[in-house]
Amino acid sequence: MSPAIEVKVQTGALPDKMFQFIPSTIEFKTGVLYKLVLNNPGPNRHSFSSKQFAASVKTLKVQTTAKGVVKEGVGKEGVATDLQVIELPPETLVEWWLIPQQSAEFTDLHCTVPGHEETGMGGTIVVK
Ligand SMILES: [Cu+2]
Repeated sequence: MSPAIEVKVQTGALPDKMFQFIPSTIEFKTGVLYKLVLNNPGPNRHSFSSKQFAASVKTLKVQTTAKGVVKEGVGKEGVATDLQVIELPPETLVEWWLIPQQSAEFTDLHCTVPGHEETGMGGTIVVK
């Protein structure tokens, strides 16, 4: 299999974009292996949640650098307990290896931390 294509999404670290996904529209193609890098470099807790997207992709691996330690798998220390909601504590990086299976537009991307979605922390995932 060819190397994974890296797609980076950051949870806002710029003062005026603390509660946004950067970028807020994420594009994929079906059948391609991706490494989706979710980076929370800031001081606030966030999450990355698109139940529709999580349910539609094939997940190969999830890895996180929470607390400076690389962990593999899901369900360790509340970081990636459920791919429907990927927890992103401050200064955490999560890498999600996935292959999109169906072309669709998922508009349910949001951060589940109370108040964040209302402040603009939502987005769209487009699979072509
Ligand atoms: Cu948030």
